[in-house]
Amino acid sequence: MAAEHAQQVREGFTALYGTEPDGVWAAPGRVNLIGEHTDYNDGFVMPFALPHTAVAAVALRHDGVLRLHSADMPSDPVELRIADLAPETADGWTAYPAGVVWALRQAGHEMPGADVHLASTVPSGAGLSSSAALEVVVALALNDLCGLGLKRWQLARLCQRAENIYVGAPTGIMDQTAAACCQAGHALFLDTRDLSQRQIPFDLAAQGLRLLVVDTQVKHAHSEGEYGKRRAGCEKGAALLGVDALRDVPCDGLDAALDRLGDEEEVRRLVKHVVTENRRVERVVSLLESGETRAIGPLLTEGHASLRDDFRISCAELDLVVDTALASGALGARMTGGGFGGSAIVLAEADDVPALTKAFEDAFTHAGFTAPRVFEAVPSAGARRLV
Ligand code: GAF
Repeated sequence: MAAEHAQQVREGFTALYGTEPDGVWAAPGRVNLIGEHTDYNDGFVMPFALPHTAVAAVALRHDGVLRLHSADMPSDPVELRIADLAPETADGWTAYPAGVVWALRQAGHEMPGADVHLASTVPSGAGLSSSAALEVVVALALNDLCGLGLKRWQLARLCQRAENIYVGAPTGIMDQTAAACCQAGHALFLDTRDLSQRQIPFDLAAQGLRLLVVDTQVKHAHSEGEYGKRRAGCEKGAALLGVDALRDVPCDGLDAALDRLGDEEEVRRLVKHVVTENRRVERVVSLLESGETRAIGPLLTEGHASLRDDFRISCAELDLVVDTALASGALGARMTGGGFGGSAIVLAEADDVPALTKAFEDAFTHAGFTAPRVFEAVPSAGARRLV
């Protein structure tokens, strides 16, 4: 599948630009198992990579020109002068790869020019990190072709800068690190304060389990205001509590912290979510490490309740997935990603998958919602060179 996709993108490059690419690279979308809206609070996250990838065929050029084309958005290549790249000037999908070139250059790396042809199987607007996949695949290709020698975590940081400053979306570091650093068969336990990481074995099939992604088809966008408002509220909470970040509020100090916040009701709810969510990540890690995978289900569900009731970023479609999953025998379910639409994940016994899939379809039809897209998420490889 990956080889076939790589070949198609390579052929697409040649048909478009009339030359062979110097190579072909892939970077995946991700599911976040647990640890939501903790990354910009210096907290813990636990994503794993999807088999869905953004694939880029790239050739260097030496005239300071960047040409970008996507097989998913048929049009002529967009041509940009690298010296003219400036934050928040690019439109649409080209902002992600252009932002990466801008960030690399800003960090002092010579960018001679490149032709890029991309194609992605990561659903966009589904909360599965399609934009980070685009950023990381281009960063990895340029790192290799320009011999920059940057480490994966450094590429992730540069991609985050591209997204924060060039694109203008105030996201954390999780998605870029997931795309750059995940490994097949594992979830990535990441401390977003110092970027230390541990690969946690996460082989669901071996235990007769499945993790379903239910894409509600409700589109979300991070540059829109609600994500930024939550982030600002968390930063206000940290400031009021006199800590660098909410990561520094221990779970057993939560009640005292909430008391100190007095009548700052909105901030209190945000703080409660972040502090309890960090604790949930630690508990999920320890359960997985002791082989008790089924026991993580209730923690996923608790995480959803916290995002719905305290952080307030769920929506009717995501809640319907979770309620339907639990009523149909799933072990646990929660929304994943930034929220306000996108996807939910459902942990279930393998034998229950057909009944669950039907239950989601029926529930969505009954509610008058657009049919969801349901697929199994197998923990897959992070970014890599394919050809
Ligand atoms: C989005 C952001 F890009 C991440 O940085 C993270 O904050 C996530 O929402 C919520 O956990 O995917």
